[in-house]
Amino acid sequence: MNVTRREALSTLGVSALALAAAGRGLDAAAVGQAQAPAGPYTLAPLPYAFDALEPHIDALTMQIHHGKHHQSYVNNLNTALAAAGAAGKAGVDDLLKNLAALPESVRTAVRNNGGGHVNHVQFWTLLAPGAGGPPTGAIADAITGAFGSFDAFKDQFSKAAMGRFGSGWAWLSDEKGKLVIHSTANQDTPSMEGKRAVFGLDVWEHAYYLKYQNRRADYVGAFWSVINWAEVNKRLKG
Ligand code: MN3
Repeated sequence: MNVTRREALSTLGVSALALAAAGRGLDAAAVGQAQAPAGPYTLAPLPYAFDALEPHIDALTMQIHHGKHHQSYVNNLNTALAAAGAAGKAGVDDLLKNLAALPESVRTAVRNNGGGHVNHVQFWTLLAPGAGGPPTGAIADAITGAFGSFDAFKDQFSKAAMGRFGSGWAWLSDEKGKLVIHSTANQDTPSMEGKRAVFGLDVWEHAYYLKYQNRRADYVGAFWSVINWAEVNKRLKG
């Protein structure tokens, strides 16, 4: 009975703390309603209004994506670290690179929720109202140099975004000094593959389903109307 319950909770992604509590015979439902630790990680407010990216990304999607999905990654990360007695504030990338240093019981939770946190932080600040259009500055030359033209780049990036089956991210990353287009599954990060992210597009259905339903290609197309090239140029410098 207890094993079955643990397996069911695990399938639902219930936190390690809740699992530990369930193992002690507490009511898991009550524990699930308990507040996650307030830190060490916190969710920063969006740097623009929820409706600022309309009509390309709708206000309700932004509200739920930031306030519910991203908040859950932060809460679950804090809960997992507290359960592991590892709540010191390491950089998230350091945590992800050193998963093996964490107790095995929380590694998956830290991988998924730590990755979710760092990926979304880069995503919100990558977007801006009144942005988009062709790249400017150093990234324009870097894209032309690596991919031939902005159109060829967009084509390859869109293929990576469309080709990611299920949930994940499409990326432009720096790999040993070379710009590469690739994708990751779930909330895995480029740094987990030895790459440095320049920017990434969330292609989980939660990022676009309310407005675009099954039309991921339309969402990927709309991304080019809200990408903030000034921010990309900052990241390109590393
Ligand atoms: Mn997301």
